[in-house]
Amino acid sequence: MDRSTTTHPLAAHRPARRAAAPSRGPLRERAAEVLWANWTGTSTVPSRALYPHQWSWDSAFIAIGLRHLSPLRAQLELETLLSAQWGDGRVPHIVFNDAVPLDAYFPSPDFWRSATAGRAAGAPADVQTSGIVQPPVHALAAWLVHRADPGLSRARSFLARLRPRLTAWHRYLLDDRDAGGAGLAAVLHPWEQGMDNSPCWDGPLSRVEPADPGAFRRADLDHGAPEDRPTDTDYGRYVRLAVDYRDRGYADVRGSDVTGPPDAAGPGASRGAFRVEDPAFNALLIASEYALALIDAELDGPAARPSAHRARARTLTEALVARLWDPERELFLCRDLCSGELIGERGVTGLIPLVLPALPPGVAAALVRTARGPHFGLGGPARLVPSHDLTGAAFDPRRYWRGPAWFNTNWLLEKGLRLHGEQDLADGLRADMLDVAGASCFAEYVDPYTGEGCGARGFGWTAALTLDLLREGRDGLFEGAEGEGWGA
Ligand code: 9WN
Repeated sequence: MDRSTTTHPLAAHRPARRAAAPSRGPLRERAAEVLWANWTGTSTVPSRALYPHQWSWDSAFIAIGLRHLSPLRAQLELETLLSAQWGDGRVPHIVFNDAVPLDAYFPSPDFWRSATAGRAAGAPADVQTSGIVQPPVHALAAWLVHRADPGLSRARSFLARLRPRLTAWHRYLLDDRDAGGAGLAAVLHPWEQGMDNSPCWDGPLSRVEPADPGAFRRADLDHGAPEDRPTDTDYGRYVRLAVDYRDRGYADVRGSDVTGPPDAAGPGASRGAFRVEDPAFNALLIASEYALALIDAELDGPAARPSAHRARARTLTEALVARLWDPERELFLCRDLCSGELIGERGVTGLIPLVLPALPPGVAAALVRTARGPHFGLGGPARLVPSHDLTGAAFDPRRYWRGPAWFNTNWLLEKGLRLHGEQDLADGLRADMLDVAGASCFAEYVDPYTGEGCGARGFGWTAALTLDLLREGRDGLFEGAEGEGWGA
């Protein structure tokens, strides 16, 4: 579809392209200031006020940008996160900083009780963490961090030390989280997928009885506008799911426990009520499998056997297409493992597999059409690609993951567009991302039409990915790699 022919009901109302906001100094220096301000000495907080600990997928994206300022700090960022890995291989979604007051963020360490409730799963004794996970962007980040300064990386044995941890992390996801029995990893909580409040979760979440609102106190509303944040009812559901997982010792629904209704585990319990195969989560796992193949080639040398990770990346891509591709909507969808059905909501998660090199060409072309069409408005009415269907009943340009645009998803799409030969679209998106990031003072997320900033400012991955776009220019994720563009 030509840019000029893109139609959308709101196109006529599209406001001026540039969001009004202060601008001081060159973008690179401003982005660097954010990362220095958010650095704690061993890792980076997503936001000083709203998210004052280390988050898993934030750290991976942050390391990807930080490598341009300090390859050493970028290595430390990932090392700190992975040193909190559990014995079963899971990488927790939050690593808590015990210097931060307990009431600064909820759910706090005394909610998760990782060292006791997670003991059987191998939670570390010397650091407090959450017990759920986030998307596995880490091997991809490790590879890109290595590439920023291979000499330093080799001198510090960075990849050699991380490889066993990254391999165990993927093994955990591919075995313990194969709740659907088809080879893909399942998420057990909306916070695991990272797009917490997406309308994709409304159906599965409706089965979960919210926790008693009197039993917990939200800290996010101290910093964020209630109309932008998840509702109290949804928060109660997040809490219920996390409590039930904790109270069963963070034990997973295994591959043998396939599609079916959730177990009854007592009044109000949610055991297994949320089990979803998600396109972005699995696409990032596949991208990280390609990265592990490159890491194998770096560490084992050209004479070594071909890495099993590359073959697995291809097999998983096939499974992703077989399980989650919807040819009618021309989009990947989430699969609810309790009902066995695909979820009909169009979320940006369904576009993220564009980062995969072994997608059938027809699927990649269809994804680009969908990104440019009325549901996502790329190159048309939307300034940045929204988190949810612009035409959907649930769309809200400001509410958390129900419409606003995030920089990490747009960065991934920019890479995917380049990978599949859409250089002009990628260039346009890159230019808009840089404009909006600067004008919004590195906002956590923005109105997809106007670029107006929402949520936290000085947000870690917004600043980091800005640096990456400035430095990497038109490079792909794995430029220089042969064949499909992803390597070894
Ligand atoms: C829960 C830290 C995280 C991001 C998530 C984003 C938000 C937390 C919250 O902030 O989630 O993990 O309290 O809402 O949804 O993607 O990793 O930036």
